[in-house]
Amino acid sequence: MAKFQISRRRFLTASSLGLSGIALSGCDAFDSGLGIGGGLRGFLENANGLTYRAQRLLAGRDALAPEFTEADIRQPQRPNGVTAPDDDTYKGLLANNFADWRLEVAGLVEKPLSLTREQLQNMPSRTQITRHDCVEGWSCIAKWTGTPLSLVLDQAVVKPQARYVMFHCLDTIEQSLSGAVKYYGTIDLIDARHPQTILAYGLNGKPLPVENGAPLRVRVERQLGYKMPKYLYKIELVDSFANVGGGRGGYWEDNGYDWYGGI
Ligand SMILES: Nc1nc2c(c(=O)[nH]1)N[C@H]1C(S)=C(S)[C@@H](COP(=O)(O)O)O[C@H]1N2
Ligand SMILES: [Mo]
Repeated sequence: MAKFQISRRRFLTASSLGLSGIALSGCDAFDSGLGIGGGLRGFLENANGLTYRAQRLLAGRDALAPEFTEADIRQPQRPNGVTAPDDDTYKGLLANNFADWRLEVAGLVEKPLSLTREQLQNMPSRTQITRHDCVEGWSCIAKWTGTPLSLVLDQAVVKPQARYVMFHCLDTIEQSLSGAVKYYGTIDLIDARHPQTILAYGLNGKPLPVENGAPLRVRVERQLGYKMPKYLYKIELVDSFANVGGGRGGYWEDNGYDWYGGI
């Protein structure tokens, strides 16, 4: 059933190696040589040391992530993490080309939503060429198209008590200690309303492929790759994430990574 088995030992290794894992990365294509990318390693090494508050002070709340040109797209977006969910629900939706898939918007909202792909794609879209930085030390520049998350939040009318957007995913990861866990993640409302935060359904001018998160995945361009859940089916507005999963706000956060993966 499981897409892949990941052992506790691997997690511990990943966390204890921390970001020095960059040097061991098997990535054959690393886009950080492009202009502003030169400082990636320094960025990543600092990221875990910087507090969320300091990051906000340094970078400003609304700073945009760098955007690139078509000529900078040198390779397909490298698929990572789960790339083919083995969950029956997912496989059923895929078999029907996601005609029965819906994006639920729930929790602390005045108007819960259930949106089809067509409804999302009929909303205003944003296309951006950005660099995806994975904590493992590889980067890819790609063109993403999607619906700004802020527009979806406006349509649902977020209640004042809401503090975070929680993303629920369709893929399950097997862990040797905690069993089967669904991928999930959270961002705050500042990042949720950032102009480059989109619910992406297009990649490099084509429909988002399964390996990169079809039918819908999050792009949060000022954070690391693990903050961008794929295989999205539900957005929940919450005032706390303490009682979900391991209580740290996301699948990878529960396994040791920082909640704020700023770059
Ligand atoms: N649902 C889900 N989302 C996920 C993951 C995953 O395993 N499952 N992996 C994360 C990690 S670590 C990265 S680097 C990116 C990879 O996105 P890509 O496959 O489009 O490169 O997705 C993130 N979102
Ligand atoms: Mo990642």
